[in-house]
Amino acid sequence: MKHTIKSILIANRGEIAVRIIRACRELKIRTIAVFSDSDRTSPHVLLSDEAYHIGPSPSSHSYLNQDMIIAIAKKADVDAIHPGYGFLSENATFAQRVSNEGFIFIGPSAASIEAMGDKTAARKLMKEAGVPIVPGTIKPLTSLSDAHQVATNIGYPVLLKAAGGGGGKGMRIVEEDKDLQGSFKAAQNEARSAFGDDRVYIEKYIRAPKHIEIQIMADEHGNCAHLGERECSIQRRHQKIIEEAPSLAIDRRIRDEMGNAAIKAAKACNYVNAGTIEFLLDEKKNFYFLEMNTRVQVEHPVTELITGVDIVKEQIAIASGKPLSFKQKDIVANGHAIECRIYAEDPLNNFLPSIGTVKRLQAPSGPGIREDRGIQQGNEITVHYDPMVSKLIAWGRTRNEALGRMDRALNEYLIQGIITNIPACIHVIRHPRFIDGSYTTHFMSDDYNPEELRKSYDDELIAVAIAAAAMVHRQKKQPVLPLVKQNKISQWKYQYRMIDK
Ligand code: MV4
Repeated sequence: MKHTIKSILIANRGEIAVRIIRACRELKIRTIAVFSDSDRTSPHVLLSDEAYHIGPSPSSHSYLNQDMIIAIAKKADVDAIHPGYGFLSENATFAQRVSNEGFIFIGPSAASIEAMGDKTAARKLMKEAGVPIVPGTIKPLTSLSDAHQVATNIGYPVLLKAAGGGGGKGMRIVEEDKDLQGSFKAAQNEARSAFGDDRVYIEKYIRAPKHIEIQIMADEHGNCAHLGERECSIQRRHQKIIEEAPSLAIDRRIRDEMGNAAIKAAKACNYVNAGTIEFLLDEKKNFYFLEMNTRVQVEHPVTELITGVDIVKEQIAIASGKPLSFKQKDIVANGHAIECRIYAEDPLNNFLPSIGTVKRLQAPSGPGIREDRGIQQGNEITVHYDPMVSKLIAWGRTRNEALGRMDRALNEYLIQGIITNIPACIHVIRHPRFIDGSYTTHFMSDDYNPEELRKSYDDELIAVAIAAAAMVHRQKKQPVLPLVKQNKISQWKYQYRMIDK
């Protein structure tokens, strides 16, 4: 079926709203942005064709306000709504409402979102479809004695998880039977407060796995293809920091197997549009379905850079009823891509969020560098939204070239007014376990050492002091003032000294 899309309301903010507007511009689609109090002068507002104020800064009163967003969609007479990621993107009720009101929801059906939103139901569906799942239950636990029995059967250590939602909330590792009772109660309480649903289930706990995910795209004509994997093991408290594609841990055979499993997963829930199937990969390279993300993801650019597919434009084409613009055989990985998420967080202070005004911003560019950003100089970083300010993505013919470009770009980046995690990103990409690809999801807690990072700041301050002393010395002898070559030091360190003062 063909459904013409001439205008799209973007029910989101920040870099993903900008990303969607860019796709629309290329497709000559009219863009309608929405914004809260604190986003009046944000790039997504300035870049859109029309922008509507939807309320005060807290998300619950703006970007999560379904009534308001639907009302604006009617007022602006749009054809479709793109939810981006986060906010309302995986809310089945919202997706259904959008389509009931006669708009196209640029994403999967409410039924697909719902099928994957309930984690035990999703496990059952995957098991039946022949997708490998982590050993464990496909039904929520009914009682503590049920939990004891299941855990003993699977064998410790086990992991208690919430059935009502993913992302690590309500998760409890249980090493031995005596700890089960306390952890079971704690997991139930956490699940209840996070999802309003205290159902908990059990999985075998996989130690130090890698997080590998497969990007899929499916159209309403029954075509479904995968775009290969992304490795997202570098994360902290379930917040991803660095992603790359391809993964060093995946060879062609595993990629084919995982890709086919991902396609099976998508077909099992009648999936249409872009989606991601998350897997855990253990030391023996067994992989297990974890969950499916029924939205475009933050890290989609790494896949775009190595496949050449514009995932957001493809999402819009799919929602317009068009068939996929490529076949599986057309997808060949070209080179390597790495993404660093730049957060307004202090890496020397336990990644405490850093709020304030972005006083100065000079972003890197040059060969192989892409930057997706939703803030500009003068904007305010508030407590109301995710602290991610930018995504820096590097492409190279080889991983080494991509890494070199990323390192260069991170050091070129200048942000003043807020503290960012740029130094931590540099530290990670220079770490031997990142370079050799042996890193796992435990990297940030076990291998990453903030004390070494602190030392690198100190070393740089000493180097700067020596350089300054040498300059004074030379000035005495030379009448001409020497040019302070800022590139002798990394821009981020310059930035940090400015803040320190
Ligand atoms: C696991 C696991 C080990 N064993 N399940 C974390 C978030 C949620 N999506 C599932 N998660 C995990 N599930 C079993 N059976 C380890 C994690 C996990 C993790 C997964 C992916 C990326 C980062 C992670 C960090 C810590 C734990």
